[in-house]
Amino acid sequence: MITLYNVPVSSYGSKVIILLRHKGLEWTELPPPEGYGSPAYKKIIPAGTVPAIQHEGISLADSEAISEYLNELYPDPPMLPSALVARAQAREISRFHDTRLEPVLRSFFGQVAPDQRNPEFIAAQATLLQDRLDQLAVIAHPAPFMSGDTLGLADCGFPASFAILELLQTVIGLNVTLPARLAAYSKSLNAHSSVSDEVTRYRAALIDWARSKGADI
Ligand SMILES: N[C@@H](CCC(=O)N[C@@H](CS)C(=O)NCC(=O)O)C(=O)O
Repeated sequence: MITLYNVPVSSYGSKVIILLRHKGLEWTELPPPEGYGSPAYKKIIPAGTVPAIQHEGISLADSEAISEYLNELYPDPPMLPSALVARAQAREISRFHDTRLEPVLRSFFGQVAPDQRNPEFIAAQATLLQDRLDQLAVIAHPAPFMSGDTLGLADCGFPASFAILELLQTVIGLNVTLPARLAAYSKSLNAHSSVSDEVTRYRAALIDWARSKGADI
């Protein structure tokens, strides 16, 4: 049995859930005891981050490490291409998501509460985010998914990130446009049977969170 430590609004948690669903695996989801980063949670998961898993005596943090582990342990359906170059490109895109795109999206979280907004910060980060999305639209050639016609590891982080982008466009009027190629990709992703229920759950969790910050949505 896989135990997944997660919180509802974690985009990296959503990434792992999409992989679990696509593999048809069963898991038990638990909140980190006393919250992520807490001493109680660090006794179980020393990194203190979510998502993390416990499985057959091992503890593993980091969505990418978890995804690669589960993909090797449960190879059906495969979620990384067998060809060397295609596999490297899938990893390139997945890391671009985790290290270039998600941190810029995350930087807006402090702007969701209306009384905390800083227009100069939002404008500067919007330029950076647009730049990163435009770079991704050059690097990636979804057809319709990042590694071709089946859902792969490189796809799993994007549904939550695109949901965050939509929330920010609505709540803070973020002036960023998803390039056409990525907008078409997002549509294909959200229609996939391993993604659609999870993205619906994730959007609802984001809206609850934004309301808890006083956002009018
Ligand atoms: N690279 C990590 C990032 C995970 C991450 O930053 N998780 C956040 C919640 S979404 C967290 O646990 N933050 C607590 C901390 O940094 O101590 C992954 O892919 O799992």
